Amino acid sequence: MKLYFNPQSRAVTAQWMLDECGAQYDIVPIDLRKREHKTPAFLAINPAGKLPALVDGRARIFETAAICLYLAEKFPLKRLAPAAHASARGRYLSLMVYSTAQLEPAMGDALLGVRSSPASRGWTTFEQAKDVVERELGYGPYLFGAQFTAADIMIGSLFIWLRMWGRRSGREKIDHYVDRLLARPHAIKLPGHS
Ligand SMILES: N[C@@H](CCC(=O)N[C@@H](CS)C(=O)NCC(=O)O)C(=O)O
Repeated sequence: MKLYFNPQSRAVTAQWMLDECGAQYDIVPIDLRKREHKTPAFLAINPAGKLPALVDGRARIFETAAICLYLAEKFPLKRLAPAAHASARGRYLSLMVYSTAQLEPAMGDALLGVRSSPASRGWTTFEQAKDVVERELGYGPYLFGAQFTAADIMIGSLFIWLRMWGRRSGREKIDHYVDRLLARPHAIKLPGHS
């Protein structure tokens, strides 16, 4: 497999997932300043011209959530997703999509100070999204109890990014969850931590 990568991009989330899978992969460095992600060769892999992108033989996968879903299925023995027919599967798929369709844009709005109508734009406020994450975490330690899944990678990586921007969630339960995630050997590394 090949991961098209820049350390200053969401590709670090895909890399976390690959490492949790114990996957063998090559990194293809992409220089965003040189706009290597807009070349015809890269657009043939990700037509949106964004990182990350993964190539696995003839398969090309773009969008971080899709990459995580793909890898969880490719490495079933790592148990990074509830089994296909398990009752938890529906909640897992919902949280995977929620992370990218609601939590991420809500967090982006909060960081950028964007104001628009949560009812019509398709995602809630960041505070409401934090309520959802807290509720879904339950007693933890992960979103699916003792089972660490790709949903923890997708949701957790957003709160890790928040810390990189020098902010905390403002919710004790989420902050402790992020501490647990950061303690995993393959988690995204905060600057200054090895
Ligand atoms: N929803 C997409 C977002 C991808 C994205 O916006 N990637 C950024 C880097 S974090 C990028 O490639 N930006 C460069 C550009 O759009 O020109 C995903 O999760 O894959």
